[in-house]
Amino acid sequence: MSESDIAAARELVANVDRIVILTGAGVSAESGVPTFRGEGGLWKSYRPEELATPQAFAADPRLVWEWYDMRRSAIALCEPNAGHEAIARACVEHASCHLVTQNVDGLHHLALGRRAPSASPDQYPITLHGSLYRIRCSCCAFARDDRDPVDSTSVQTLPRCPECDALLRPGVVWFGEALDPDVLAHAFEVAAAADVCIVAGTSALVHPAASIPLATLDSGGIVIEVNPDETPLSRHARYSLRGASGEILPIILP
Ligand code: BJW
Ligand code: ZN
Repeated sequence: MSESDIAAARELVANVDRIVILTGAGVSAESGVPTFRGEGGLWKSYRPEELATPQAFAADPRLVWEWYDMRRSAIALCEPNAGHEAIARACVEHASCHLVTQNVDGLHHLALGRRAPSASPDQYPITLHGSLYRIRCSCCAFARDDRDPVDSTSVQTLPRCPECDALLRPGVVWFGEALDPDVLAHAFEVAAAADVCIVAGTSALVHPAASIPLATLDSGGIVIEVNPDETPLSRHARYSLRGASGEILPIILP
């Protein structure tokens, strides 16, 4: 980790007006949440096409719910780390700082809600891939926040829609599913308006999320990456800060 790059990135961020932060699973790694790819990643033991697609849910909803129930209960015990806290502070204290997250673990919301219980909706993260703690109908528009354990013993014990009796499913975005168009448009809008986009803890492999920092670049802004490893975005970054987000974000964020 280059101390001079961190100091230069901090100086840069301190002197701009509009900041967007794009986060991925790596930001929660120091909270004990497994990432998706890489060492110890969730996809090491499960193939994504087996579990995170609408086809997988149609083929074996019990197996998919078992995996999500396991993750929901494990992640419910995790606490925000210094990276989440630094982001929450920046978003609360600077109206022109926005967070866009791919994370479904709710830890950004937790950090922000604790710091600013009456935060405005504009201060909350733009959440691209949904939430582990929201469930919705696989057929109709019914959805609700839900943290209860799901009994995945058999298909008969899975939760059903109170309105149409179809199976309820996790309220996340699976491969091949469209992201909410309003949420995505908002993310691209704040990225295009930003002077700096800080990209932290994402492998930048999954689109359209990975294209969001390019909107900042296209409008003349700068990208700073925070990640122990190189990613496809690294070549676009003015600074690639190689280290843990829980250590670097508290230093560079205003
Ligand atoms: C640390 C650290 C520390 C570790 N500090 N860092 C363009 C090109 C190619 C393909 C496509 C394309 N556009 C669309 C596609 C298809 C597909 C896609 O992107 N495929 C690629 C994989 C090839 N995209 C989609 O299908 C999307 N939908 C779509 O495009 O719809 C189009 C459509 C339009 C109209 C109608 C119908 C369709 C949907 C994508 C949904 C992604 N969903 C998931 C699962 C969510 C639910 C769940 O959790 O189960 O979202 S996949 C998974 O990946 C999850 C994550 O949000 C996402 C990104 O992962 P992330 O966050 O980057 O994590 P990792 O693990 O990959 O990386 C962690 C990083 O942290 C690493 O780099 C580490 O080094 C680092 N790290 N410790 C800082 N301490
Ligand atoms: Zn329904």
